[in-house]
Amino acid sequence: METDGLEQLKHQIQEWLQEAEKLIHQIPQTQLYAAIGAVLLTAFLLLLVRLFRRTKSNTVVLTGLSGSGKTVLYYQLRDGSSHQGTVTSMEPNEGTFVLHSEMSKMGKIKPVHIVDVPGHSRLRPKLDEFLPQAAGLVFVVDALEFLPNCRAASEYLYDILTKANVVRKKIPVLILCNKVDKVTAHTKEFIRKQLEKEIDKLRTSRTALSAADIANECTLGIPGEAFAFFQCQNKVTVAEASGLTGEMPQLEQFIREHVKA
Ligand SMILES: Nc1nc2c(ncn2[C@@H]2O[C@H](COP(=O)(O)OP(=O)(O)O)[C@@H](O)[C@H]2O)c(=O)[nH]1
Ligand SMILES: [Mg+2]
Repeated sequence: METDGLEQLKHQIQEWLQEAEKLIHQIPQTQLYAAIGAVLLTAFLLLLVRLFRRTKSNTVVLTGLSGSGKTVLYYQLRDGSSHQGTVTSMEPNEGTFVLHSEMSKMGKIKPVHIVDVPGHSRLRPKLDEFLPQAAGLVFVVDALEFLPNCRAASEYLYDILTKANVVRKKIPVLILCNKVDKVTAHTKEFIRKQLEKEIDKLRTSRTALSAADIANECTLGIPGEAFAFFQCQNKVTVAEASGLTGEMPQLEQFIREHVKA
């Protein structure tokens, strides 16, 4: 009885296969090839997308003038502690880790590659080493000692925002006003306006010096209009943080926005 049913099923399948074969023969050959081609192309594209995703950068660069608090922020991101007084460094701090604030989260979280590039002018070429692989750049500003450093910070930021690497690859920049734990810290709005004003001045005094500069630098803003960060081709945002207390949700958000967990 059971074998009978099986026989019947076999027969049925054979009939279906014959039907299908007839149908395939009815389809013009060119159409058949086109269909196979489309399937192969789709598979190939999916493979490319996967490869591309995997090689997507997980590097976020921290930079800014020395004393702005980059190293403290770096350790806060990594260990959830500022390591007060135990850290002095002229070399870039570099590491790949899961953010300390995400340690308690369940499941697999993609580690972030964070580089703290000293702002000392002698070491600035280091920045160019890391820029090509940067998914985002954090420009740390000392909100306490802002005014005496405004000019120097603006010059450094100007250099960054006109770098061909930054402009063409549209690297997002976060201007992070650090040390807001102190009541005397300037607000991020104040700092943004001062930086914009200072960069506006630099723009007129620094128009292309040599052929080499023209090749590696891009012009900033809109000619004839006062400079503002929103005119940049890459996204430039301003936020606040305190590396000392570890209060830096906007920094963590920026990192996760550009390096997907
Ligand atoms: N009040 C306050 N001081 C900070 C903060 N972050 C860093 N500092 C201090 O600023 C100084 C420079 O910090 P550091 O991380 O070495 O700056 P870096 O040169 O940019 O790496 C140190 O004395 C820190 O204690 C902060 O959020 N608040
Ligand atoms: Mg440092």
